[in-house]
Amino acid sequence: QDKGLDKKEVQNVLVEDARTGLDVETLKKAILNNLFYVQGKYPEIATRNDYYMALAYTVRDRLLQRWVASVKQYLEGKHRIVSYLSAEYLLGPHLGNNLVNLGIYKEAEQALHEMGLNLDWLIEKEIEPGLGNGGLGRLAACYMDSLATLEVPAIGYGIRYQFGIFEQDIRDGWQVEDTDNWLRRGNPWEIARREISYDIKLGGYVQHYMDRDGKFRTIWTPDLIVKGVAYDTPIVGYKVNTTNTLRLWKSEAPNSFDFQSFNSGDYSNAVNQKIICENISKVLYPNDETRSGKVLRLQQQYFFVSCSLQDMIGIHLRQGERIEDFQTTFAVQLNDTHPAVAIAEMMRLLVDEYDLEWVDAWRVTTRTFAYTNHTLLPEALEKWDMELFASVLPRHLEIIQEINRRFLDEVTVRVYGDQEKISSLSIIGEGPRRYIKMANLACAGSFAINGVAALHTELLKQTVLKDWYALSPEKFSNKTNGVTPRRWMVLSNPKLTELISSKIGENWIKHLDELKNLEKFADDPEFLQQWMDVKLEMKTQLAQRIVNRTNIKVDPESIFDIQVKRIHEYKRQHLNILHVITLYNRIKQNPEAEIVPRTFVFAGKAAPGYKQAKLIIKLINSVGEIVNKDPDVKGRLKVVFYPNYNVTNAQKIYPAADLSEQISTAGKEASGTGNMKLSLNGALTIGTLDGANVEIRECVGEENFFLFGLTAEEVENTKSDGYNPFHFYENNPNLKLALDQISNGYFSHLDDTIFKDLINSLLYDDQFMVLADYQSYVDCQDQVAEAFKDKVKWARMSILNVARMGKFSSDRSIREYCDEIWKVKSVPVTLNGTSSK
Ligand code: 73E
Repeated sequence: QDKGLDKKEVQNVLVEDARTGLDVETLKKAILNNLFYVQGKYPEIATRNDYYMALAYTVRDRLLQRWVASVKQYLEGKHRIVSYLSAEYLLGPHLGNNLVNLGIYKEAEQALHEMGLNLDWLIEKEIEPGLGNGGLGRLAACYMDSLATLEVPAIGYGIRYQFGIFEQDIRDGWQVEDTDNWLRRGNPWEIARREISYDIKLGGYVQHYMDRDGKFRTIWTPDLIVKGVAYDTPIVGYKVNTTNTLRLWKSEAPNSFDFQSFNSGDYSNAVNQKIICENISKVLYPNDETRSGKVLRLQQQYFFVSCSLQDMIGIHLRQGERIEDFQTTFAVQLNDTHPAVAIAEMMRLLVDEYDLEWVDAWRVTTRTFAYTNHTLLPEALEKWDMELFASVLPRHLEIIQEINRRFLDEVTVRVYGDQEKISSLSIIGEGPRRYIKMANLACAGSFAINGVAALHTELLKQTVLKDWYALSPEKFSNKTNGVTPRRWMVLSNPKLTELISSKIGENWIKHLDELKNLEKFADDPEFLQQWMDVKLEMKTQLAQRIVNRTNIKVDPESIFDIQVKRIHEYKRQHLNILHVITLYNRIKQNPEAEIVPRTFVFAGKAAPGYKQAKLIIKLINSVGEIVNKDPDVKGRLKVVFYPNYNVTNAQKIYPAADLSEQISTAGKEASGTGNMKLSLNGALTIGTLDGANVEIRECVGEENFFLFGLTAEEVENTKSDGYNPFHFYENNPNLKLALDQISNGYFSHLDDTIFKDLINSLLYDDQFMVLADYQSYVDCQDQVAEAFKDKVKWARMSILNVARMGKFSSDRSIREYCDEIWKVKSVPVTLNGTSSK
């Protein structure tokens, strides 16, 4: 660190207007400046990407100014900092969002306009960082936005994957995957901090000895050392100066990696070692809600967790604090169990590297970590084979065994030796092969444990974490998920945003509860008309995108019935398609039947190795092919599979939705967050009593929610009574017809083999109760169609629905985490003497 700089001079740079001003003239100058000095171009030869870069750097300068001020302010005082550990951040494109949060969207638009350019055109140029699979990664991104907006000091830690979630294409109805080379045009939103790096050990063996002072010492001799380099992305809050850091780690070979191999002349081994190091942050695992159990995945988890903890310890100690007080500087949130190895790593750092006694280290650790569970699906609960774990993290295995030994000693007394409880609480699972249960490690090492929706938290307490709840009920709480209205309304739906603000002002953007002030306009004919106009305009725009992307022409006046999310059996996209087939058959049986026109939009990725999910995509496209071109349908039904669902596409889809499909088997979707975004954008929900649907329905009112299906309790009871899906097939002619058509090849050019696995699993297993819920779903869909016929009444429901969605802002979620778990307060950041724009 350079100490020689004149502090006054640095201050002056910060306040220099010509560099960081927010007015149109200054922005124009800055854009041209960056075009010249960053891109090395002048207007006549600049490409669209050059202009995108010039604008991005212009925005970045303004972010940096606030970022420096924030860091400075955090370091000057003594504030507890939130550290969010997540293997995934599904950020979405930065440019538009940063313009919104800086409060200069209009100004930038004007500046570009005066230069003969169009802002939307540049915004569309950005390749989004898809460093997450779905809801869990997107939640982390919404939380980063809310933390900054609420002016809470926070650092998000994660992995800078070189390849994010794969790009999906559809060929002949099947999903094909392509790599996501998101960095190919460079990334103006990150700053490589080459000076911030840590060495991370992997593999090898452990030795113990007693030193001269009679103290037990441990040496871990790894067989590989990788270096983690920090890449920082500033995250600015909405109309505040607070700009937090998202610090993502890139793996590299250490500077001296090749020393031994080169000396021994083994060049190719040296090169291999370098490749192995770089591989660790190479690619995001594309499995949403499924375990992978692969060595590389464990290496990724440990890699980013160790870098992050070493970084935090460094920050803490540089504040002049004692290591024993670490928890006063940081509250560390574990986003699911993916970073749970942090508990063992913290113990290792404290005991092996900082010489703390075990009990003192454990006290620090258990006051530092809090754990969020995101799923009850057994196949998603992380378990590591013990031998595999030992081969990557030999020292951590010892530590986990010691944690477990002490923990079980304590527990045995409390459960009066109940062996079943002891083995359920044990961090180590027994069986043909022993394994490590990451959820148990997370529970043992955390002071707080939370679920992500009310129902989910209750189910957690009753099922997977039952024995933990009995042991420490005070650790448990619910923190219902939320979404940021900045990206998911202001940025993605500017027309609706403007309409709402014209009635109730702009305060709702930061205080989403204020949407309730809209209720009094729900019967105002002019407002109703404006509401319908905006929705129709958004539907027309989406229709244009659909025809461009898929060649399918859809009617903007039809019901836009939308299911967009990862493809998974528990989310039941196949239940939706059974409804499509049922409507189609009604038409075939009576071409004059009254059918309210509908456009079914599906989008979502299937994990590349998940056969049934990929088959569901093929089925949707196959049904679409027949339905879309059958003349009897007369265009009343259209089925669209919109490829490559990601944040960019979601932003275009949500505003156009009339109906939001939230149809998971009750008890399986922990929360859902797409349900919130669609509803906030004026869609009504058809859904089961699952996840956050329960709370959404409570808020918007049962009269504005289309409810169907078994409850979580009924699902469990039906299963324990011996569920027989075949019975539903035999006794429901419409269901039978639809399933028979699929298996006979009606939708697949008479190929009766393609969908065999899917049909067999429905008829003879049906884990997710598709057949049991079919009739209830179809009946409910008939009510939807009936309701949609009265467009004004539908619009009124839509308005009331939006007016009552205030609870689902991620600001509310983050406030709850801050007050009840992290015990952190906001620290307003001042810039030129003011605390916001
Ligand atoms: O219900 C969603 C929830 O809204 C849940 O399925 C999802 O997390 C969202 C945010 O809380 C989720 N993703 C994963 N587990 N739960 C997961 C598991 C393994 C790998 C990647 C993601």
